[in-house]
Amino acid sequence: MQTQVAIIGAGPAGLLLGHLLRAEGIECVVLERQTGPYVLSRIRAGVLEQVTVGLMERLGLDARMKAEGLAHDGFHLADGKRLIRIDIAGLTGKQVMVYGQTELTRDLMEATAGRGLEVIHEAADVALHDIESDAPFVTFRKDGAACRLDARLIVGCDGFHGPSRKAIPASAGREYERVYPFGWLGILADVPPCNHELIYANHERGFALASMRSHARSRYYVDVPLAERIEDWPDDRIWDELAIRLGPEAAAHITRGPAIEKSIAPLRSYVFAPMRHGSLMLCGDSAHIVPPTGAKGLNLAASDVHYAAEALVRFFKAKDPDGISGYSDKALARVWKSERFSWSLTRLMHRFPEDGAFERAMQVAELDYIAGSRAAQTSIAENYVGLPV
Ligand code: RFL
Ligand code: PHB
Repeated sequence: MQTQVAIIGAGPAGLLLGHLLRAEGIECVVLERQTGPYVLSRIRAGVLEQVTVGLMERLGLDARMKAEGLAHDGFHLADGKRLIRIDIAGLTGKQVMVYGQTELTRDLMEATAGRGLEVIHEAADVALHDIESDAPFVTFRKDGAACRLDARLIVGCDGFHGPSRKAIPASAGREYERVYPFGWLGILADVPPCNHELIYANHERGFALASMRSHARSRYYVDVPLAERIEDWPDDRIWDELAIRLGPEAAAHITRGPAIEKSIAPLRSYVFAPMRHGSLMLCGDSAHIVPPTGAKGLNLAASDVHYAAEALVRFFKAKDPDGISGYSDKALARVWKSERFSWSLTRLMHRFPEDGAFERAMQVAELDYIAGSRAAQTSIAENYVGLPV
């Protein structure tokens, strides 16, 4: 098989990129290790920035998102006692869209056939070859048969554990990493949210987040030590903990219900630089991870894809390679700022095992400062809605 761009991974990054390239008449094939339903079963992001919404609009795939998504004008930080509202619309003139990654991915997946985007699911043993040449190729197995896909460029959209980043020699890049000593235990339930906007809480007992997927479906998280097992968290224990950590105002409106999904996600900050090596470009989680506290992971994947698509269109249509050679610097400039925001919000809103009374006092003082400072709130708001691409 031969194509112009081989895309590894059919998560949001790979599917968005595939659609953007097809819309410009550029040939591409997407290789995905899992089945479509498996990809859709992973419950992840819930908050979309304008960059992500804008790409769906550009593709004309925004109808369901506009009908079912919830545009939010603000969110809250809580310190166990009170809610501090960050008026993102008032402070930035922008909104965020609450629409699940599952739904966004479904919209992208359902449009593949109609738009001639070829996605090969259950592609096993995907391996990248000759990425330092102008004629790279990918080998994989499909239904037991050995296959080969030749391309001019390869884009790795295969998440943190995929083979793309690993194909780059260690000497050609650098890893920056911070692993956090806790994970987020998430619960999804068909109950109305406790508040019409998100609440991020830092309580003496730890972090909690009240989020949602719709007016009838809630998503909540509490942070737990990494060694914790999901079996030790029956639904009632989670609801009890949420009621304490979110504070009395929110607790009064929590509706409990059986979990339809429960999982623990570890938290990590990670960047691999550069994001291009030879004929291989990396987009999304394959190149970087942020802790979910800032709701940035999926949105960073979307901004990478925006830059990558721009570079690829310039390369194939104007025969200009400068976009490709400048891709990594352009993408990383935005990545680092989102890494900083996600890290600082994580630092502010979680209890770290090494923290003593002083660090706790610093968190309380910072939240108090934010509560009384329009400048501090504006800084948080402009990062939360997403920095410009
Ligand atoms: P994905 O979604 O991991 O997709 C990668 C795809 O590559 C496939 N793959 C392979 N394919 C072929 N061969 C192989 N060998 C392969 N290995 C892997 C995988 O099967 C998969 O389909 O990466 P992508 O596209 O870069 O998207 C990134 C986002 O998924 C991620 O950043 C977000 O989910 C992060 N995130 C959030 N982001 C936000 O913007 N807002 C949020 O509110 C938000 N909340 C979250 C989150 C992530 C969470 N978890 C579970 C880590 C909340 C949580 C709890
Ligand atoms: C979610 O709804 O899953 C969600 C929302 C905001 C975050 C992280 C996750 O910061």
